[in-house]
Amino acid sequence: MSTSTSQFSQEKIRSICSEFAVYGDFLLAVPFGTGHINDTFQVTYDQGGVRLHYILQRINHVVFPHPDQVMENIDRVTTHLLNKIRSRGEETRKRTIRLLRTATDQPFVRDGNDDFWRMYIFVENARSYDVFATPEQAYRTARAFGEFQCDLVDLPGGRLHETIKDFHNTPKRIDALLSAIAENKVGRVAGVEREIEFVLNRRDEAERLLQLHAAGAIPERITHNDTKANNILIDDVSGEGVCVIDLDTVMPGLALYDFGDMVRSGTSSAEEDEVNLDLVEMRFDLFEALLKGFLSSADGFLTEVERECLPFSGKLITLETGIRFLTDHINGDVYFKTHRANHNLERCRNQFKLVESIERQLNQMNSLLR
Ligand code: ADP
Ligand code: GN1
Ligand code: MG
Repeated sequence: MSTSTSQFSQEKIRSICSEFAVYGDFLLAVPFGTGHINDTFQVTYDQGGVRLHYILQRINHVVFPHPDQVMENIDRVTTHLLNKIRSRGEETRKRTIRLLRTATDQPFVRDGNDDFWRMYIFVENARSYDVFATPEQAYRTARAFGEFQCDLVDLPGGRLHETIKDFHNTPKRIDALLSAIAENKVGRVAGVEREIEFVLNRRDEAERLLQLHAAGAIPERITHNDTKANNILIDDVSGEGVCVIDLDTVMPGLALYDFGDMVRSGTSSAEEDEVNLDLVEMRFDLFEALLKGFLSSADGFLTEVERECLPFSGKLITLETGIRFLTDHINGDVYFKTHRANHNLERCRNQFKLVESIERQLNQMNSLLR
């Protein structure tokens, strides 16, 4: 079972923070954001009368079995991004997250409970959105994620660690669902027959991107793999997608996973856990904005087959995410943070409603692309 952010006392957090090279006096830490995985705090320091913020995170080591490898990846990626941004003469303050280091020059602290903690400079005057309000936000986000992929094309130092194996392997996600059903650990299979049938009816399509990859038609790239709407910070003033965050899953992957997850989380008319499914639809205007935004930065490197699969990837990743929520519900809510009973099941039903909405609009999405 995952731990709760609220279980950590101010004293505990103060003591972790004291190991990082931060000047000034620790004032307080408050839980921050709506992420499903890590424990995130906004920490406030007083530095000579000026209040400064940082992000402190405990890495979820149930989800990430090798936090040291996660940190090695993030250190390499953020260093590379910083060099790129500097070489273009752009302002570095907001364009990438930046890790703080400890007195012994480590990018993380490992405490006595084997928990890994890291600290980032807090990006001010920008915020993340769970649901996009405007096509402009969708456009800026997709453009920024495309730029992110572009910037990582020449990352030196060999292949990144796979921080979660087979993360977007949809057939394996279906296998995991079938194992969960067979084990039925907490007796929840009765009650989700319709959702299981929904998945089995779409099983054939789950292999498509992996088959194209195996046939050499879609290359491996360095991808973000968790491009949900709230994993980018949008500037409060310029509206620009300034900073890609949540880099735990940056690893080898397919560009289509990133576009697909943007469609999943960035085109919905409602929150991911909205229970009134009448409110859940794929907004075509937001899809159009995502497509234009992504192509504005990624068209130069996408292959023809990758381009063709952009609309389909949205359907696939939405289905896959629904499968993951369903599996976690059946397993007793051990992976995603939940805040109420049946939360994962509600998220699953929401995602499957979105899949249906995407299916209805897929022809139109493909026409737009052409
Ligand atoms: P999780 O893996 O649990 O989703 P995230 O890394 O996405 O955690 O962080 C959770 C939230 O914290 C983000 O959605 C964002 O609002 C905020 N956040 C994370 N890093 C920063 C940062 N460097 N500056 C400002 N806000 C941040
Ligand atoms: C998790 O960490 P967060 O909240 O940004 C999950 C994603 C899911 C998403 C669904 C490491 O993302 O894969 O798509 O929830 N991250 C991990 O909201 O599993
Ligand atoms: Mg996140």
